[in-house]
Amino acid sequence: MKIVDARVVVTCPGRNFVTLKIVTDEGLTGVGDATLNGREQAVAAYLTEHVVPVLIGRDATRIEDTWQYLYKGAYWRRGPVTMAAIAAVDTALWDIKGKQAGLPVHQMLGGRSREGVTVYGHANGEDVDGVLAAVARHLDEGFRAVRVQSGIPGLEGVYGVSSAAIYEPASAAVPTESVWSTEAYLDHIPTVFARVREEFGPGVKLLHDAHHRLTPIEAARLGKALEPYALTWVEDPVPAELQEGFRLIRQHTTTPIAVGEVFNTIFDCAQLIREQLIDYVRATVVHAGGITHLRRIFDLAALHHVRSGSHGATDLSPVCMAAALQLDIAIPNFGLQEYMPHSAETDAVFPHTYRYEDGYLHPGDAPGLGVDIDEELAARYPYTPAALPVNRLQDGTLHSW
Ligand code: GCO
Ligand code: MG
Repeated sequence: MKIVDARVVVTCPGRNFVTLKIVTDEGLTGVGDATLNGREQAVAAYLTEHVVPVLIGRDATRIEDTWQYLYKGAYWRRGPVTMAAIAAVDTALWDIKGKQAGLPVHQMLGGRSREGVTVYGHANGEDVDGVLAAVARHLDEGFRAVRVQSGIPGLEGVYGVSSAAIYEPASAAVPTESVWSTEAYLDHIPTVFARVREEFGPGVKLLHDAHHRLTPIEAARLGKALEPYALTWVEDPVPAELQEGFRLIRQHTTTPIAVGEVFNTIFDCAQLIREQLIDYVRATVVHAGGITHLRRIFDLAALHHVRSGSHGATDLSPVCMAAALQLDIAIPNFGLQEYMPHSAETDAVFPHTYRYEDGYLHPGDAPGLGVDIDEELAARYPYTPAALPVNRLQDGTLHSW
């Protein structure tokens, strides 16, 4: 079965998405997500200029060989642009293989290891009362796990908090700027979790994202302060380029640690996993080299008591979510899956079989991934430049956003 066409579609049904659609001479098609928030056109150009020309005429059934060809063949390895492009091809080829076999991809990965994929939603509030209302709303909707983000007194525009129904930080063509104080944050966040636990009791899984803003010793202080509230994880406590930095956090706190949404290969987390410095690895299909490579990361993690917790923000398209769910339902060491529902416009452009019910996502049993792109509808939403914000300390120093 030969690849005869590969189309790169950039569309903005509320936010930008990059999708690769591969077509074979047998008429089977497959889709892969290639969205890199704020850098969409770089991946689109990488695919169009460097990948599509070498795909035409290749055997669509050779997923592993194609992965190796694109990874080793580029000579310049790794990096988010390269790995998102490889991920898109890999995901589309798994989709095609599933359709060829007449099986959902999870059946080819070993079949179901669980009945549904437990997801966590985002409970955000400008203040504690807003947070409590948002948690209550999620529990009413059946969520068993919620990520809690709160405004910080004295700070405006804190990550993860917005009044919009769908949180979308990449809103302006040039980055907006926010101001940050680690001191104000560290003082406030434990008081928020104290109130949430007091109100909702011990049953609900609570999570929090520090979004790479702390140093290891600050993260250790946060982890210790949160221990009475038994969080499921603190996410991205520190910028994760320095893997050994996590040792210091581990020495001080039993609060579990999750990291990995910006990782693009197994080499970004090999030390974290082997030294058991983390509890959840949050890499996902689109940014970590597709189903083929992400499965390698999860297999390594399984050896070291680390579970999955894949990124699932709205800047990953429904194509990525569909692929992530195929892995989530199959792997032995699944932990949690992030889930922020997409807008109705986005769902219409990407019709899919996965569905939410009572705290779980279900991938469905359609052959392949169970997702497609409506190219005609996508064409009605042209690319609109949008950048993620930047963050500065109160004295103006640039800080991690
Ligand atoms: C998360 C993430 C997102 C990122 C976004 C960047 O945990 O969902 O931190 O909110 O900020 O994906 O593009
Ligand atoms: Mg995050």
